[in-house]
Amino acid sequence: MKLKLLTAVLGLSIAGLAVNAASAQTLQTVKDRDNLRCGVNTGLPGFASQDDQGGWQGLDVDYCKAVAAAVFGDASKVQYSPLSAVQRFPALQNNEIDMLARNTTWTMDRDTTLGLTFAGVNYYDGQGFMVKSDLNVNSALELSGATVCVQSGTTTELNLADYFRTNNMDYNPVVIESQSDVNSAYDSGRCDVLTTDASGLAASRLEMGNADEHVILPEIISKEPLGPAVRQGDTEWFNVVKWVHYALLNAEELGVTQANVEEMLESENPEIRRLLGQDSNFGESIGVSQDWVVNVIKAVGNYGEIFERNIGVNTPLQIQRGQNALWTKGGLQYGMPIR
Ligand SMILES: N[C@@H](CCC(=O)N[C@@H](CS)C(=O)NCC(=O)O)C(=O)O
Repeated sequence: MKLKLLTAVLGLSIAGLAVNAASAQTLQTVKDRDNLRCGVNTGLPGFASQDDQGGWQGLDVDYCKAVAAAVFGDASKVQYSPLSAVQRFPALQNNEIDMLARNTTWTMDRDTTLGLTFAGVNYYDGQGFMVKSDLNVNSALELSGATVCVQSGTTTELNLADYFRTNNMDYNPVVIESQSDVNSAYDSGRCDVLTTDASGLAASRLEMGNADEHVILPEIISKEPLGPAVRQGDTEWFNVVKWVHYALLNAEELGVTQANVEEMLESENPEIRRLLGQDSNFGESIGVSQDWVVNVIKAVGNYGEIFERNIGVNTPLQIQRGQNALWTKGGLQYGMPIR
């Protein structure tokens, strides 16, 4: 009996090792293929969208570029896969992409059962509501009986149910798979309310026929920590994506920018020297070159620069740093030390 149990346990752990060995190849696979496959949004201005020439841009897109810059020294070696909310997790699970950078909320279920591992939070968000101004609604608590447009396969759909239940309000959900269909359903009057992450509302509002005819209500009903994710069981690759994120934050903390990174190579500050691989080689510990951070910052700038360029107050989205400010400025963004 005991022997049987031992064999069963051993068998299981050997099977487990085999699975890990099979999936723990991403960095080598990416290097051999000579490009990074990055799953992004189908089109969310500020986070991932295509310009007229078909080039991708946005905060999430810059995370794909940053990882490519760290691995290859070349941010252009990315193949983008636009994915709907429903498509994104199977794409990662089935090895169609190497990483997912698609306004995806880090939840326990996704981080455990779904087989993903989140490498960090590149945008602290929360869910909100948008309504037509002529409805004369000032608070989400006035929405009882409303028809609400929401996208399937999202945390949005689940939080919506929680919020109305908690506040003893009724609603009629209109659940649609594609966000552009959600937006047009709302814009054409099929729904009274549109709900999604606050960042997504700001983007959707700009896409409406007349942005001034819509108001975003003050309530934020959930925590939506958005961040890049990789497959579970590949610590080596997880470390690459995670430390690229922390390098972007450390660069901002230390004032290393796209414009001054070359000059900063001469800096006497030991933290800057470590970050830029001047006296020590932290790149080696994650399987990339010694100057990985120099390549990353040259390609996309530091976290603050990525934020301001894509979604900041001088962009159409006009988003304040808020919770996404550095911890030294009252926000939540905190780069783990490189040492
Ligand atoms: N953060 C939420 C929502 C993410 C999400 O898919 N949001 C929608 C609304 S902004 C979106 O990006 N849709 C674009 C698409 O499906 O292509 C989640 O991870 O479930």
